[in-house]
Amino acid sequence: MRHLIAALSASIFAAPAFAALPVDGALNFQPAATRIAERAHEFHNVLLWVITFIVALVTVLLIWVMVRYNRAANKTPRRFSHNTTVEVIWTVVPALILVGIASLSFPNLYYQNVTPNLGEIAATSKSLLASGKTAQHLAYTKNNFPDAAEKGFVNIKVQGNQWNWTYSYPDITDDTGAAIEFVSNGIHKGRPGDKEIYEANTGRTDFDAQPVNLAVDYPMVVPAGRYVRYYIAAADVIHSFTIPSFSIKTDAVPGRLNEGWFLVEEPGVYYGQCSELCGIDHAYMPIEVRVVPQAQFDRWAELMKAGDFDAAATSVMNIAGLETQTKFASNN
Ligand SMILES: [Cu+2]
Repeated sequence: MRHLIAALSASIFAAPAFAALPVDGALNFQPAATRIAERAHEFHNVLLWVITFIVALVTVLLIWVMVRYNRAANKTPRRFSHNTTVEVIWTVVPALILVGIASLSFPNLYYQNVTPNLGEIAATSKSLLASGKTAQHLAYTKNNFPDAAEKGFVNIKVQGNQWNWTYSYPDITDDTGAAIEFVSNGIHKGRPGDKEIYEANTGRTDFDAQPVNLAVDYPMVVPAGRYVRYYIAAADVIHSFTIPSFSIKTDAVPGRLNEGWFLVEEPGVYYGQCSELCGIDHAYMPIEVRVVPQAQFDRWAELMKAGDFDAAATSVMNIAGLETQTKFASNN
């Protein structure tokens, strides 16, 4: 019990401020980092009550039948076999419960699966403000982010490989017109020599601080508070790009381009893993997303364009908080 309480409080109070990753003994989901995840969690919490009510009702009915109608308590059972009223109720009520659940789940599915139209979001927000509908505007900006919409998408192509990920940023090109592209390999821990290999390859000394099977050598980097649209495919077999704290999971299929989006406001490190059995090293192709303030992202992009991948990766090892963004920019 003490262990459970410790684990619970660890997950609630001591969760690392800037990292979203599984915690030993924790319950429930990782904290939501996107609106998509918030909505998924809200939906889950509603469903939990529905399920609890149904299980309790069925349990009570079962116990009632066992006590009231066992052979000793009910010596001469009546001989009817149908009751139209009861049958209508137990058909219609579950159907209505399902309709209720669907009315909550479909909007969430749509929100997650359909890449938003940024022009429309910016225009809708402006027209709501212009007509003085502040309450509607507040409700609208809960699910839509007009400031980010003005800036357009950050586009990233994700490719699943046996067994790592390739990230390209088609809009960020160097002098020759080539897009930034790099392979992101999981950091192996636990075998003799892993630390030395890591330090030799990356020139970094943070091996011991890296979480097992989650950290990578060159992470995906995105700016905070921006709409990120990712296109995803695979080179060999099916992989699945999954980040629990974003509530996103998109299959990477050879020969087929899938699409998804997310927007993270809080800078930090967010971890995920491939979620489609893809071969012997399936467990060793983690996903690490570093969400950084725009100024830090721009500097990372400059270093990547210059071809200095190690300096770029090092530049995002410490993530500037949003409040330090201006200071960071002036230091730059
Ligand atoms: Cu995979």
